[in-house]
Amino acid sequence: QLSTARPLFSDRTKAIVWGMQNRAIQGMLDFDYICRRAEPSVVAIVYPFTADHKQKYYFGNKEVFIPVFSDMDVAMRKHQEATVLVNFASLRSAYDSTMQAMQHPQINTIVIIAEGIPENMTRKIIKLADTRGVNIIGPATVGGIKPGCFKIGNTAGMIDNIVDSKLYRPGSVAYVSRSGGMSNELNNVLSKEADGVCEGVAIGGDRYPGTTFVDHLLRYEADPNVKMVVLLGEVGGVEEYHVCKMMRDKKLTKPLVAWCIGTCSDMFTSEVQFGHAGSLAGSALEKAAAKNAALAAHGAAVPDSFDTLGGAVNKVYKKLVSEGKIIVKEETDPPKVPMDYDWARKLGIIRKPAAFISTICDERGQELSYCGVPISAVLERQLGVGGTVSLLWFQRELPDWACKFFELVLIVTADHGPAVSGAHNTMVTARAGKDLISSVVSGLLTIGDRFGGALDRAALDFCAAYDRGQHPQEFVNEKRAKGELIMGIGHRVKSINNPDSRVRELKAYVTSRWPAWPVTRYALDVEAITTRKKPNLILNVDGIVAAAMVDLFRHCQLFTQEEGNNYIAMGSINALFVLGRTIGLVGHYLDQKRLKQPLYRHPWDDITYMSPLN
Ligand code: Q5B
Repeated sequence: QLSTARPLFSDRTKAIVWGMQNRAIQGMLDFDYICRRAEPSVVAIVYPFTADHKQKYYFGNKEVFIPVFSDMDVAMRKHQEATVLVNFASLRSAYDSTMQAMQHPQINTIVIIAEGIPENMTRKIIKLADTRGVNIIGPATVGGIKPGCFKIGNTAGMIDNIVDSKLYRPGSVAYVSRSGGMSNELNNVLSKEADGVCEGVAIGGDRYPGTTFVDHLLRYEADPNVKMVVLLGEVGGVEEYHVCKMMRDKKLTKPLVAWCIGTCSDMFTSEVQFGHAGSLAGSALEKAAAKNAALAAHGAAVPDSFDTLGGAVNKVYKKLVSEGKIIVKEETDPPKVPMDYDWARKLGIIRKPAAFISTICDERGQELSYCGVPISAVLERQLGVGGTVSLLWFQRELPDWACKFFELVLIVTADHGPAVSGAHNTMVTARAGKDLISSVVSGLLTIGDRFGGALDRAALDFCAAYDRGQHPQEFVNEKRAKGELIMGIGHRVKSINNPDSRVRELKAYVTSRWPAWPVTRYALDVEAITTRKKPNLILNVDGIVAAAMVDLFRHCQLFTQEEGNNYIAMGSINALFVLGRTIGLVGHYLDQKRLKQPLYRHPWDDITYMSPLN
């Protein structure tokens, strides 16, 4: 039983919230702010499934941090100013957390939001609450509200609703309802048909609510700020008859407007269970119509239907105003609560240029898509790694011969032994104890003009020379005259006497599958000239891939010349070597780690030490 003398909430009430209910907590703080409370009402959060930390919220424009504790006892000890627990625990843990909270004498009110708590457990909660003098609101409730003072969790909905229903300042009407959803409707009705809500509580839809209609009505009777009362009952239970008795005994004397929802149950031939666990009429007495009749007989203003409840409220309210029992106060606007960015965007009232634009991949829907192709279709149609490269790099589905070429390039460039620059660096880095990413990146960073990164420039040079109709010999001469190396030509160990089988494979593939390959032809003509000078000046792996890619861009009929040139200028051809060689570098890193190779130190006898002073 509630103490009738003590108000449940004031504008200094402090609460602990059980559960990481960020939206509800922010809603409580927004309410506090428009009520011009000096401080936020939530002082701590209890959430056993996280480490202790601080969670950021807003109080108006100001950022505030609310501590989150995994242990309720610690939260209580550190926040002894908290007298209310808003318990968002699920039906499985609400019992334990409520019982635990009642071990702390500082807590005088507990709101249990969860629906479906076994009734025997609720009764144990109520029993302990009675002995400890704790007020329980719920279970199965949205909570309640005291305008200007305190709002429980999600009660009254979003801030615009709260402003519309003038819940930022007290009115003269108090209500008690079973239903949380309908209490929202009452907030609206009372702001339109009277001067608004003084306090409202939804006791919850279970068969055994922690506090009853009578408990709250007696409290309202004792509160001089409450001038009239609204009771919204429903089919099921006999609570409303207790109210009638209190009216008969003159313990409830304030004007009461009452309505029990569920009068339609009379139209059903069998018993109907409505939404709440308690809303089932076990006897004729428990029917809504019977209870409405009883309430009317005991002096309550009972409308004909819920639709005319507002009219009944208005009639009583106007009478109280005319009798001078309610003095209509001047309205002042509440402070504006800044709207959350996400909400404002949802409403379409703000826009902001995006910091990034992305056109290749979308992970937001039900299924990840690569350039508009769902990942399941990529797999189903066996587009493979080549098809994936085609979608993510070139934003189009290239023909099968092109996708297979990418895969061929990845295979032949995947590794070329431990002696090459990239692999060497990766191994040395791995042996210095570094991690995979550092070691692989250290290898990748060696890729450049001389090692594995000659593709883009080779493509540019070969195709520019070809386009201007320059004879391959002239091209070679011009490069020599400028003292420039020809990109894509030359190899440290491969030569016409020791041919590079990778180049042979690529050449065979391109010349048999490409619709046209004039730039590749041109590069081979250059090779014929350079190898006459030195046998190792072959068209190398970089050179053949580069020339083939130019021909691919130009002859697959899916790129304009400008698009093809842009892809070359952007570095997309080097990317093929980078991607392929990454496979090998990872292999070298794992190899060194697997072999537990020690720190590498280069031998002195392999270094010529020369001092400039000697
Ligand atoms: N000379 C590749 O040089 C290498 C010439 C040239 C005209 C050329 C050199 C080069 C261009 C860049 C390029 C990719 C450094 C190579 C790769 C991946 C790899 C690596 C692997 C893998 C080899 C000797 C004489 C000099 C030079 C002349 C040389 N190259 N003339 N155009 N391109 N190429 N890079 O053997 O008269 O004696 O002074 O930079 O395409 O990186 O496996 O190792 O998969 O990992 O050291 O395949 O060709 O020759 O520099 O001593 O020069 O030939 O001017 O003439 P070398 P150098 P001269 S594929």
